[in-house]
Amino acid sequence: PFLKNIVGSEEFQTGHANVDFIKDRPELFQFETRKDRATRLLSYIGETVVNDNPDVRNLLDSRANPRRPHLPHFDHAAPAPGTKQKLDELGPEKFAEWLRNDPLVHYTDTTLRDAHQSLLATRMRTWDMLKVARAYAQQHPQTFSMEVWGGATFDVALRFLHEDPWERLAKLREAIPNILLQMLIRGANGVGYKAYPDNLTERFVQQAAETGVDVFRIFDSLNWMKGMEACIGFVRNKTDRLAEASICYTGDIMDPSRTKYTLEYYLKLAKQLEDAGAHILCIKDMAGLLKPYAATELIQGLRDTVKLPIHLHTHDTSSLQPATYAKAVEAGVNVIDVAIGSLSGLTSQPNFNSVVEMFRGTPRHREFNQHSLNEFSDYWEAVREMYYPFESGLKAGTSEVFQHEIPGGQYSNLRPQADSLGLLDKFEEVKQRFADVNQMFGDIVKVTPSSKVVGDMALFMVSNNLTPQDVMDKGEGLNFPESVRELFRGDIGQPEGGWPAELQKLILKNETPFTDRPNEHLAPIDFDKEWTAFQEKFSGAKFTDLLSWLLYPKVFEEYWAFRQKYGNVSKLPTSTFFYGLKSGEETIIEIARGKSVIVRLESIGDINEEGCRTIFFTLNGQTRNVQVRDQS
Ligand code: 3PY
Ligand code: ZN
Repeated sequence: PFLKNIVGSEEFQTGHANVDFIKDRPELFQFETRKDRATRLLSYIGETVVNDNPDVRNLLDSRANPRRPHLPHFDHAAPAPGTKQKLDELGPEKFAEWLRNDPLVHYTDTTLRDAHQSLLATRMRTWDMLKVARAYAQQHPQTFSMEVWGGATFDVALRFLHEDPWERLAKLREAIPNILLQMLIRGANGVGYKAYPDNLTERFVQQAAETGVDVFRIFDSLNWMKGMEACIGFVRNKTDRLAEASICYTGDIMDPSRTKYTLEYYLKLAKQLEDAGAHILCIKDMAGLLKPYAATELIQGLRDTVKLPIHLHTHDTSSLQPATYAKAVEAGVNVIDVAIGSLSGLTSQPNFNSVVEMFRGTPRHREFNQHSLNEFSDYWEAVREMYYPFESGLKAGTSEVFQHEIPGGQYSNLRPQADSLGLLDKFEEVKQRFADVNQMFGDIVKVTPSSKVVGDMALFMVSNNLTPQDVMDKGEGLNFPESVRELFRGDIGQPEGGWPAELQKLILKNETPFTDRPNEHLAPIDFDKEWTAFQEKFSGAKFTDLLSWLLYPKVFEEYWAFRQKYGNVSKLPTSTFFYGLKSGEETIIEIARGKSVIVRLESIGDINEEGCRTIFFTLNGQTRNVQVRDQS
């Protein structure tokens, strides 16, 4: 009606209206119609059929033949109330008290976050999650929490999957109304790799809680209290959800030769986190270094030192970690992190289905429907086949992890990183250098983002053929990687005991490092101003998009351009998203709630003189053609 009034006005009809602004605002003419939506998705499928999805282009295996996953059984009754209702009813303080005293062991299911981050380079798409999210909520309402967000998933969703991470969270919340949803946040580094202004992290936390996060697992990549305090405060003051603060576990408390990260060190840190206002204490064993008998000492010590419930997270890289859970549960841990069978083990979490069975018949056993857990495992096993290009290649547990200490979530990334530098045949050396760099840096906590810097330095040394001694001898003339310079400047915080001075001088040259919070050097975001400017630049964008853009400007801009061109590709089934369709193959796409279209690829035309091919589709039986430039 507004447009009709303008167009019908005398000024407009007599050519006297000033409509110059139209040429500067092309977005005013971007109308999203239903037809548009389907056509854009067809363009994407056509592009993928002809040129492949660039994310998997070099990894395709013509022998791969993924199966069709079977959905686990469930009925349509509302899911039974669970921990979400308990938190709503009790509030965070009382909830934590209840948890601390609950005699049965609790489980966090990491399948939708850390498991695929650690096994499949974080590529799990929302589509596969939503297929079974409601069934899970209904079949396993006694689950403590589901880790579904944060860590690397935010970046990867936007960058490689062209999905809106906020939409993922909102949809999972809707599907899982009864179980706590959990996210991983890197303290002052949010879901990124660097420090952000405090008020950005504050708004991010607030928005995440509003969209669906109940448990914020907060850590600092150097175990630096100052990197966590502000974030704990944001959760406490801006939400009514749970602040779970983490101790990152490194070294070996049972090894008397390792004097830096002792039991006393961890107990002291735990007390500080309790004093800073944590509701739950997490032991974040990101590389899987906490051995069974060390778990007894650590959990007993923590139970005696703090009044908080204790949540244990580990990765099964060595294959020893179910034993660690046995000891931790004996010693009184409250919650343990597990992943559904077929997405468990190795660099992922221990096997949910099997760990439940480990405690059967013991006083702390919590009952789960084992048949259903196995159905979920079957589902994820078939889904996993579609993600084969992202498998890390690790075939068995390795005790090498106790030497190199590479976090589970990094392991599956370090290989392709080495590969892209042509260093895959030197991967053994990369792992050795990773351990050397850790010693050179003063034996630091290694988890995102500090672990990434150790990895960068290791790759730098291997590609330049440098030993640790070479670095010390030739350091003055070396051009260290940017991330290494930033680390030693204090950009992501301070390690226990400070940085080794001699190396710091070689890396920073004449630059002066700082020792206070890096966030204090950053100007706060003026949200009103940014929001206005943002809407002008990205017409139709939501407030959550602004937060994505502030965290990852370039990644967001590429995501946005992709979305304008191809629409919301998260609505495509995974096999279609990664591999397109074969001639004669059909797929069903729900383009809007309750509105599905049937797309069939009829044939692929020959290449024409302009280098393009016509792709012949039918959409609900009607012919549709799409032109695609063949880039081969
Ligand atoms: C992350 O920060 O993404 C991690 O998973 C750290 O373990
Ligand atoms: Zn982890």
